[in-house]
Amino acid sequence: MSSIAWQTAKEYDDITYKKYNGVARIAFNRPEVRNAFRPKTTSELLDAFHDAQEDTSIGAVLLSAEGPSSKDGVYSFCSGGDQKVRGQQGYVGEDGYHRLNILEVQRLIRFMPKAVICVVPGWAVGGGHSLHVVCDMTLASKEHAIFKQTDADVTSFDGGYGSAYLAKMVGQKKAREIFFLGKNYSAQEAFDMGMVNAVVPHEDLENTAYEWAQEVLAKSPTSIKMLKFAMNLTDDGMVGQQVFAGEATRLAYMTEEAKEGRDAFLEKRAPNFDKKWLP
Ligand code: S0N
Repeated sequence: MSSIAWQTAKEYDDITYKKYNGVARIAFNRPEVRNAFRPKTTSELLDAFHDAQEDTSIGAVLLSAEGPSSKDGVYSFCSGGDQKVRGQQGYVGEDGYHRLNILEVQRLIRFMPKAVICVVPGWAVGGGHSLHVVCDMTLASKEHAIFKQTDADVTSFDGGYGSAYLAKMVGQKKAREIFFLGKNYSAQEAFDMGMVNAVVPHEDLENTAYEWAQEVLAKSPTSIKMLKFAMNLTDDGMVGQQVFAGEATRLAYMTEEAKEGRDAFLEKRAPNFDKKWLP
């Protein structure tokens, strides 16, 4: 399925984490439960995504999945929260506490200054469907990808990006159909409604995702970052503004004006901004 010489970046239990040539690949690795996530999985995802964010050699991240299941050969991307570790208050970790930290994973994908491409080799269901929604782009296996929302079947629902942002993507009526009826949608149907960027033959899926990542890597990193944050801004309210504005401030730090402001303070003198109020 892939001819890329991925190098393992770190060993985990529930995910795999690899890198090659500027691209990070983070993949669910619980195919026997259709790649459902438990608190341990989400902690590992957070760790890997943080690493990919901080690593200046990485410009794009693929979020994918290992598989197929050794039991029945079925491919999956992710089937959402692991229902077997669901307690009365939520998803219970090995320490006995319930956690909702998949939302932290969603925020990291959303706010990281690099492109995140979702690679869907099979089932994308429940919270797994929401993860694909929050990624910057989605590529889906022509033969095996199936998109489905079961949140309303199991009373474990995503009222944030997974539903509201989906509605912005596919339209209000379609998003309500997806959540209210919980039907299966093929890769082509998902493409037709605007939530998948490309339908790819299964055997080419990972190579295609890697090629898309390489195309992103050829672009200006500042442009990719600012465009991602600009496109997020209107939907993310004041937080979207904060993320975008943080990068504007970082760019301002690189100017002569900023250097003069800092130096004047440190030298205890009035700043000379060499006033040029450019249009
Ligand atoms: C994925 C489905 C459609 C696949 O069907 P298929 O191919 O017929 O396989 P099955 O025989 O059903 O499954 C094979 C084995 O895998 C286990 N399994 C599958 N999914 C899960 C799962 N989510 N949790 C635990 N185990 C799972 C099966 O039990 C079976 O095991 P064995 O062989 O031992 O019997 C189908 O499997 C399916 O519908 N799965 C459930 C999908 C689902 O309802 N997911 C949860 C939806 N909700 C969320 O994900 C919420 C996410 C969330 O965490 C969240 C989000 C926002 C705000 C808050 C939260 C929060 O934390 O609560």
